[in-house]
Amino acid sequence: MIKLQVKIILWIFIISATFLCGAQIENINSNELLAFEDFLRAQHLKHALVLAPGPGPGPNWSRQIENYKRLFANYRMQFFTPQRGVQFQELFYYEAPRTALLVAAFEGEHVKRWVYEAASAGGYFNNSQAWFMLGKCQTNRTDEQIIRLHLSAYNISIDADITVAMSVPQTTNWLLYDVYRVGQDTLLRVESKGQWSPSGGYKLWENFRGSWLRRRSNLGNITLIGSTALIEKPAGMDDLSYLSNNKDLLQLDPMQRKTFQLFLLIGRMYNLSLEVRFRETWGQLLPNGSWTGVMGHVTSGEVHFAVCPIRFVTERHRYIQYTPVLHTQLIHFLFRHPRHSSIRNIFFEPLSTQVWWCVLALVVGSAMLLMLHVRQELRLQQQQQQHLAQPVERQMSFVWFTMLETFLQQGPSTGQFQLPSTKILISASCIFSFMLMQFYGAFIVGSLLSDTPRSIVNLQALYESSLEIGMEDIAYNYELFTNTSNQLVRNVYSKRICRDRQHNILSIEEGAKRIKFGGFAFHTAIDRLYRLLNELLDERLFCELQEIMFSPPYLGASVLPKSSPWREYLNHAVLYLGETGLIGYNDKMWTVPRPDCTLFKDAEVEVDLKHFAPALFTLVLAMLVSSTVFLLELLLDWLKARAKATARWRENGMFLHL
Ligand SMILES: *[C@@H]1O[C@H](CO)[C@@H](O)[C@H](O)[C@H]1NC(C)=O
Ligand SMILES: *[C@@H]1O[C@H](CO)[C@@H](O)[C@H](O)[C@H]1NC(C)=O
Ligand SMILES: *[C@@H]1O[C@H](CO)[C@@H](O)[C@H](O)[C@H]1NC(C)=O
Ligand SMILES: *[C@@H]1O[C@H](CO)[C@@H](O)[C@H](O)[C@H]1NC(C)=O
Ligand SMILES: *[C@@H]1O[C@H](CO)[C@@H](O)[C@H](O)[C@H]1NC(C)=O
Ligand SMILES: *[C@@H]1O[C@H](CO)[C@@H](O)[C@H](O)[C@H]1NC(C)=O
Ligand SMILES: *[C@@H]1O[C@H](CO)[C@@H](O)[C@H](O)[C@H]1NC(C)=O
Ligand SMILES: CC(=O)N[C@H]1CO[C@H](CO)[C@@H](O)[C@@H]1O
Repeated sequence: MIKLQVKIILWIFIISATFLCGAQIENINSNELLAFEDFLRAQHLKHALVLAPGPGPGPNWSRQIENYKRLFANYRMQFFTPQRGVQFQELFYYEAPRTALLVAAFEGEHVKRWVYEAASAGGYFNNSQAWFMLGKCQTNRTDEQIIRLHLSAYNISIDADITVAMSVPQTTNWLLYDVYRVGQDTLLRVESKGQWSPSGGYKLWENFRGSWLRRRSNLGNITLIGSTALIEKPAGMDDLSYLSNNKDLLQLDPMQRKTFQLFLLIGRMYNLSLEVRFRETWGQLLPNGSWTGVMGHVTSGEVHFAVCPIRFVTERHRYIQYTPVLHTQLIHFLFRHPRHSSIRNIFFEPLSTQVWWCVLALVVGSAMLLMLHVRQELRLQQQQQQHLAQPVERQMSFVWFTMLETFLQQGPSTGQFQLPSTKILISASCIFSFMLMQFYGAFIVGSLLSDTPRSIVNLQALYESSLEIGMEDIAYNYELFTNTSNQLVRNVYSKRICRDRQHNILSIEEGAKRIKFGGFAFHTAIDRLYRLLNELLDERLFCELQEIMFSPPYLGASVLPKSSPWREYLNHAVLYLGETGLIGYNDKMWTVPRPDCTLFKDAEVEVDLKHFAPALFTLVLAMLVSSTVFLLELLLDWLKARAKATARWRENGMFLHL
């Protein structure tokens, strides 16, 4: 509650190192305050801090407050006199509005002791505060020298917003100076910024109208330290030369090297040099609240930022801040799509189950019809006493085989039947079978030649398919599959992946090998997998690859310590590189070239064993059935013979008895 109040209240403190007589205070203060008001307006600020004179309330303090109230009628004010230094930490809580601070005499010992030192130690000479300091010129020194003399000792950061107004002798005008420091141990930079006069108001030179980032973009070759995680690298190669390598070793994870190229561009953009420190991991939160890996480097302030992308994870936000997106990691399922995905085998493919039943019904129906015809034929033959080469028989098998011959386009011999009705039946069956066979054969050939449409294109289809499903053994995969409200995703994990954990949760290299073997869908970073598969698969197999995406891609960005002065620089640089297309270009440089599968035609038509197996299986089954029946027949014959023998023996025996 207190903090909320603070937010809407204008804090006014008054600082003045020297005690002047009442009339003088009135005179100088009105000009100072007019300038300060112009400053506030130019900076679009609503909150201000004016420091009180001396450690306690001075003479005429309440009168001055009245004056200020009149002057700043638009603002709400509260008055406060610091007793023992300014408690910046309490005044500028997290996300406090940007506040202006007025220092009426910037060279005073009292200000140095109670204000500057506190601000410097706490790092408050940054962009959260806009300082307005008033100073007096000296005849034997330049303004720059005076400013450097008084402010050089303090930690002033690159994004500091300090305006020092130096009085111009014999006038009521001030010259305005911009003060900041590029690096920790570099010279304080003091640049002329504009001027203020009672008549002309607050005037800035042309180049100070834009953003401070543009003006301060030449960092004078200072060295900033970046951190990166190198997880895999070839033996015998030192870290930095591997990181800068952008030509070969493309089969290794390129992510860090890819973004490092962007940081080299950023370095050139701001005229800075990079020093890179290496870690083995991205970083894990330890129970005692510290981090390992790159995150540890950044949170401890050992480095200025990460030069590798770090994934957006909620728990990291409390410790660091992110830049805009540097890298997009696509994480998909990848597998070789089976040529024919249905369970039914290729030989039944052309017709639907219903149609097959109809065909069977037709064959049986016409066979039964033929039986009636055959009866009539036999009667006719008996009447005419004809002796044909292939006489019509009255048995079931004769009818069945005749019908089969007709349907399989062998046809019964021409002179066998004499009745016109039988001939019509046989002809009709022949024509029907001709049409069916033409269609069937053409479909089989056609389906082998053409690329059948893919049916496993979403997670549901993958879940229902006969493919084995696995994933890379990496932290985010577990999180993705278990920490989700999507029931299907959880089913895929619990029922398919975990059905055989050891076999399905693999390293990316093993996963690539199993994908090559086929019948296996693997969930991992797609770019790295393509790199491996590029070497393992030939063009034909590569074009069979199918991706399934069910989660949005992972985004990664560089990270900086909280309230780092380099934040604006990196943000600006990353957005700029994105806008000019350089990030896209860099991404393109680092993606694997893939064969153009639209041009790729199946050169050789082949039916693989998997699809042919049902036919073989049926044949073997038929052979088995046939030989079993054969054995049964032998047995029956033998039994019959034995029965006969027994009967004869019995007869003989009885004969003997008699
Ligand atoms: C500057 O900041 C560092 C920490 O960032 C601190 O140790 C040092 O005392 C500060 N220097 C001054 C003069 O306040
Ligand atoms: C400049 O003049 C001031 C008094 O106005 C004096 O204290 C100071 O020592 C002089 N500095 C130099 C470098 O002469
Ligand atoms: C970068 O900074 C160095 C050191 O200040 C300077 O010599 C060099 O000219 C600068 N380069 C550019 C391109 O401004
Ligand atoms: C910039 O600094 C790096 C190392 O800090 C140095 O190798 C390089 O020569 C410097 N470049 C310029 C232009 O001064
Ligand atoms: C946390 O623990 C790690 C080792 O477990 C240690 O290296 C580190 O210094 C500890 N950090 C703190 C802040 O205690
Ligand atoms: C996912 O994990 C986070 C913390 O790691 C937790 O807050 C959130 O509730 C989890 N979501 C689900 C759907 O389990
Ligand atoms: C300025 O520094 C303070 C204290 O270090 C910090 O809380 C604040 O976020 C910083 N502001 C910016 C804009 O970096
Ligand atoms: C303008 C004004 O009221 N000035 C007063 C400031 O305080 C001194 C005494 O401390 C008075 O003498 C002045 O009149």
